[in-house]
Amino acid sequence: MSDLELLERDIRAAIDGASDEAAIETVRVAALGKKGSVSDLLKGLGAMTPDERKVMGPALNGLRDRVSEALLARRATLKEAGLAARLASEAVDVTLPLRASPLEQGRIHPISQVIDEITAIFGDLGFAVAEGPDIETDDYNFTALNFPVGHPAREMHDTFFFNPDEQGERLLLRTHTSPVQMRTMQTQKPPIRIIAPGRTYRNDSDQTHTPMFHQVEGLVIDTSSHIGHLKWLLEEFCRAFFEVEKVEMRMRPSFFPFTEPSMEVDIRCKRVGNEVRFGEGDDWLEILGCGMVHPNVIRFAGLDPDVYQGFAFGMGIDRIAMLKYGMPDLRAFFDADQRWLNHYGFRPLDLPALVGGLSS
Ligand code: 2NL
Repeated sequence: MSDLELLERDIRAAIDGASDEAAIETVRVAALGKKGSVSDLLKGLGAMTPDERKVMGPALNGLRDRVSEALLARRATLKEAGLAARLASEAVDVTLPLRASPLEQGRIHPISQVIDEITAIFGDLGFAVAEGPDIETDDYNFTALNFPVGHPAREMHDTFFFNPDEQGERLLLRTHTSPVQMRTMQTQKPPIRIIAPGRTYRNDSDQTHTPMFHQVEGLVIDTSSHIGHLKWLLEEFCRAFFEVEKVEMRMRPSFFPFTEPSMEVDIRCKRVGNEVRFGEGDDWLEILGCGMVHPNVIRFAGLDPDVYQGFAFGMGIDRIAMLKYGMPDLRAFFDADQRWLNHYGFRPLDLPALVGGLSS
């Protein structure tokens, strides 16, 4: 092997052995740099005879070009290998469940979650969400809803009243969300299908009552809706909300000023320790009140009770949230304790939807 061939073999071996950009550069400088081995040989061309140069010139230029090419090729190979390694090590498995990101650190309060669940269920059934003020007039909260003067709810010990104005009219904190329904009936033409979730207030405070609590009421007004529709609707709701195949419901006669007849609804359940299981067992759990809207209430809404009829229902959100998610103490709902919220709260991106069941 000639000296040139030996040199080329050594340089190629060095290039093949270079495992990163810096090593390649070292090889390049050693061969093609100012004082590199190939450069030195090229510099010697000037001192040669024309005959020697004729042979050595093309040989050395060829060597230089092949070394340059080999360096370029090695660079390209290393770059590709690096990319492949990064692709392999930084691969993202898009099928993995979401990890908690900083965005996810907040938690949705169980009451908000339950309101969203109820909204998803009734939204799917064609209901709109209606809202109204927390501060109401005596009229909207009581009179228009057929609460007679002298009804206990109109007493100071049940309702938070503001001081009366010059005309003697006193505002109050709404004791139920029913005023929202009345306002909707007055401003929208039937058919009406709404739910009204929101805060409500009563002068009550013990282990099972907080002065501020949450209700959702529903209202259907048209010309032909009857108790059969009401019963079906509530059954559909319970199945979707409690996520069971079958619920057994029973209706007991009751009394509410704004409905006639009025009923209370229980669902069959089984209590296992703190937990309540629905659709089995021998216990009954009261979950809501309902009835056909009283003709007086239809009339107060400016509608003709001989033409329009419908039903309404109401339930306490806090209690059914406790039942569904197994929280033992109502008062913890409103303590704003981070540890409680981290435990019982919901992830912000887990929006309830009916596809595949509410909480899946
Ligand atoms: C319960 C029972 C109920 C209603 C609420 C209602 C509203 C209007 C007209 C007729 Cl504007 N009814 N709401 C009807 C029956 C029962 O709530 O136990 N709530 C916690």
